[in-house]
Amino acid sequence: MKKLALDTGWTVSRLHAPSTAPSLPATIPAMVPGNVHLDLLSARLITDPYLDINEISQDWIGRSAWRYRMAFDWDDHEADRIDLSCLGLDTAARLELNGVLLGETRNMHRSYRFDIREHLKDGRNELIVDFDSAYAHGEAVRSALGSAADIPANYPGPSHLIRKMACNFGWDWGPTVVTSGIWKPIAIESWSKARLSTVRPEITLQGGDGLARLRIEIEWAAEGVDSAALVMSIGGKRSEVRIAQGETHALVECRIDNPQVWWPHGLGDQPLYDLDLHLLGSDGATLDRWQRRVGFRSVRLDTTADEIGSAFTIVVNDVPVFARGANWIPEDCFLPRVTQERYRERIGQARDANINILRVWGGGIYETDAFYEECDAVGIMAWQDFLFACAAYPEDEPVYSEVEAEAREAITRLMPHPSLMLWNGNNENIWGYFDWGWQEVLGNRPWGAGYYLDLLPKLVAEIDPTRPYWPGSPYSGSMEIAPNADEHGCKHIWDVWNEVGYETYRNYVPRFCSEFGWQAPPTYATLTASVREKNRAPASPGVLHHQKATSGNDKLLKGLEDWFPAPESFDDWLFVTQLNQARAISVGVDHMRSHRPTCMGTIVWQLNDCWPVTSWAAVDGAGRKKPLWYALRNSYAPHFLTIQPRGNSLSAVAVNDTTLFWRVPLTVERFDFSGTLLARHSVWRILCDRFEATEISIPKDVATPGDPDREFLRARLGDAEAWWFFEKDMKLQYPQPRFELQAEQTTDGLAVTVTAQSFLRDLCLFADRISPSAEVDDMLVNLMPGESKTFRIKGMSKEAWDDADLSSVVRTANQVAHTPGSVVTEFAGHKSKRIS
Ligand code: BMA
Repeated sequence: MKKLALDTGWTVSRLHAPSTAPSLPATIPAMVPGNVHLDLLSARLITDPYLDINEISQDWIGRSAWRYRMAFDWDDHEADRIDLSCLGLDTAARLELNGVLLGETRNMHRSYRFDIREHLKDGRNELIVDFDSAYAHGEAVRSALGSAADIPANYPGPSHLIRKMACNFGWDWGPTVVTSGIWKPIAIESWSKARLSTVRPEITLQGGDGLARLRIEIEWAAEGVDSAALVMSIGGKRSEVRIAQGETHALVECRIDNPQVWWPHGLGDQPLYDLDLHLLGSDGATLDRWQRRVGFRSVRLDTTADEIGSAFTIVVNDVPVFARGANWIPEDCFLPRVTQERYRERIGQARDANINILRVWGGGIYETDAFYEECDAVGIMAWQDFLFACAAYPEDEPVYSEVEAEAREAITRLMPHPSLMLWNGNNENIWGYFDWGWQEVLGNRPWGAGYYLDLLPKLVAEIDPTRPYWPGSPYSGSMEIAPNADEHGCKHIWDVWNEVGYETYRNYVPRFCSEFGWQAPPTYATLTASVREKNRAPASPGVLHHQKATSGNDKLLKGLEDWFPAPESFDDWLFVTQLNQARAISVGVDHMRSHRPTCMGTIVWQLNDCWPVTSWAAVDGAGRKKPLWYALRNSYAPHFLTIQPRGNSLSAVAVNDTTLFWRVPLTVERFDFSGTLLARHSVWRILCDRFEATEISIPKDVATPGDPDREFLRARLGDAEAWWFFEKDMKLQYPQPRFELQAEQTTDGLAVTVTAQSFLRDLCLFADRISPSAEVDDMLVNLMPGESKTFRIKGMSKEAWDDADLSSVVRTANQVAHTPGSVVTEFAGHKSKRIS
């Protein structure tokens, strides 16, 4: 197999455009893989759509039709077959080689292969790929479908009618940037005799053995060619099968004694084995080759009925694993920009936050191999949705066959990855059918159930029987039971953010919570770099444009009610809403983890962002960590302690996600804000077995405050710590914050030691406000008077720190709990000396 990448020499030109579109040069240099937006950006023909409100003047791009064109020289006609291989075309494309139509495509989530041998010329050849506007394509599908298209959808645009990344048409965290282009590599592949057309590896554990079984499909170039052989090697084992001429299916397997087993991080290593498959001709020459890094592990989804309802537990290598997760959305609206390095950084941030599973959400893409390779490497489990989100989907042609084809390809492509644990049918569509008034609108028309309950489970069982399938998120396991039932399946909790305060997370004990989230703005550095208006305010045009959720800002404020007074300055708004986001999610996660094993997973909405925006993300659109990231790291710690209300009392709950039992002393102490110890309960040792939650009820005399406005509990269990405050911040009589700062240059930044002279709650240093690339190692720290904490800030110089105005850099909850004028922050060790 010889490959010629067609990745240079491309141009793009506009074929049709709305009358309001600006004029453009006849041709523009194009990047392949890439898309039109990126080409227009590099040619400086548009401004950055992520900046200010630029997005709104660029709608014409998605409403235009585009032509990609390139020429290449060819004189090699030796191969039996010469194919044009397109790994991704976004979306409605028409391909021509030297004026001959090769084919038309309509699915961004599929790859395509065209036999071009007969159409190649000696010398110069011209390849043209025309893209219709996705909107126009949507209209064409709409009229082909007739009334089948007239079905509910939560977002504007035709994303439920065409097979293109749904969030491209805008989402409640994403801009409307409707892309076109050759988004994955395109190449000419020359081959003779035979090639491996699909390889489906089933890599499993059977007792002590590792079994690597490959189901292979072979494509033959012509009749009457040689027989061939398949040679597979893995872990020092080799296996060979002969295939007769013309045979298209083969099975080859290797058994590995006692293989090293792949584990989610925290439980074990992630050993990967090189799997190498050669297709040999009768002369022994390699005709084709397939290589992947694979891992041995088993997975099942335990949904056994029990006294509560039915379980929803991911079981890896026969160990029920609590899923400490976050949802994953496309890392950029412009997918070709997401490099392996970016995946590595983001997935690394997930792992560093003690996250062990990412759910790839159904409004995005079947993630790339680069994404899965990073998950494989660091022990993050992945759950992949099929691409259906927040809408009813037609089941008629031309949609049905596209869904089947893309699903077959995605299941096959992602099979080699040990990190992939679960396939899921859709995002919120069964919920929509039950609870969003769809049934009245739909009448008898199909809405997607045929995919989720019939087609997709059949395809997973046929193509990849090693992995579990679940029809929806949320879904209860039965169409007779509401999809969001606490007792069954996986649940989404959204009323908490949308309607009621975050303490109401405690009203739910789901078996598994695959979505719940709370918003906050991005970091200061990210927001100010993307919104450049003079008087930034929550509702100033630019800031508001970077908030896509319905009544999002109102909900941010409503969520503060009783906890914090409405912020008066933009800086306070940023801090207090970010703090509240971190608090909200901690309340949710801590509560649900404390209910292990009834609840066996929490997947927070959402880890990442695709652009700079106020959203539910823990890491913002520029990759900076919001306070929520630090809160998640605490709440997802493998050794975890939390204080939870139980009946009319309080309990300390120890949660042990490690492989060893945890036997350590427990102390629970009640203090007042001056640091005076008022009551103590200590237990010589608490025993919390591996993968268990242990509850220790806190005696009444310790759990009951004398003055709830001035007292709190602090509990310690070995290396874990938990705090409990009896009132919301506004009622708490926090002392005026006082502390001393000491900053020392280190090899990679600065060490800042904060010594508390008063009680300090949720101490944060916002390093990005001084140096946009600086990052602090911890946040949301509580300090008792006299205690110190050293923060390490990477990428910060002593000069920058010394020169800075620290008023919005060093923050505590004390500062924002009461009306702004009533708090004075005093500190020593810095030239500004005092923050009001
Ligand atoms: C759920 C998700 C997303 C959405 C999020 C926040 O509905 O599945 O569709 O972005 O909530 O509203």
